Amino acid sequence: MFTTKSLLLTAASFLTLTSAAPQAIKSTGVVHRIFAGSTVENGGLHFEPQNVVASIGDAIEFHFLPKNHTVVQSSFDKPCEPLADGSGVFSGFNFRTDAGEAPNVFRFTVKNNEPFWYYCSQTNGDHCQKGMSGVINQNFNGDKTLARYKEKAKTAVTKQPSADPLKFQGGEIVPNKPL
Ligand SMILES: *[C@@H]1O[C@H](CO)[C@@H](O)[C@H](O)[C@H]1NC(C)=O
Ligand SMILES: [Cu+2]
Repeated sequence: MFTTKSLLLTAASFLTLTSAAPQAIKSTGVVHRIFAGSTVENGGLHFEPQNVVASIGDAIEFHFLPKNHTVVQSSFDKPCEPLADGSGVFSGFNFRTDAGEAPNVFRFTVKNNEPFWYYCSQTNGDHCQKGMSGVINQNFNGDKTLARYKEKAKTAVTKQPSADPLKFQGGEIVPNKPL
């Protein structure tokens, strides 16, 4: 039997559900490939390109070159550390390769226009301190530049986003398909 109260509750939960439903992001079909561990620049401790401008709905695809790198989202203020609230994107150590590109890539969709700072969390060789970091959608009118991020990273202590080195979040691991 419907009482006024149960009808109101039903209406309220319906509204909550619909407003909380994540807005689907329409894919633009654009893919930005970023190579982790360029073999030429900075002894391989480098993302290329390290400064990318992308639109909402674009895909970002990390291709991993030799050594054992990761991608971890951070804030500008705390280089080499994952986002404090645990919501960041990270790839895990799933892409070690000795030659060529790793068989899989790490891929995620750009969800907003906020700057997305990231670093490699490999501590064996201090990758983040040595400049292995990058940004998507840096605000070019502000003073939060990748150069400043890297400067602060030199004295930062690298933190892992998870105790499990293989855990990943906020993206998917998919086969590396040749172009
Ligand atoms: C990659 O590095 C991480 C962190 O140092 C380590 O836990 C993992 O075992 C390494 N993976 C391989 C395949 O060497
Ligand atoms: Cu690295």
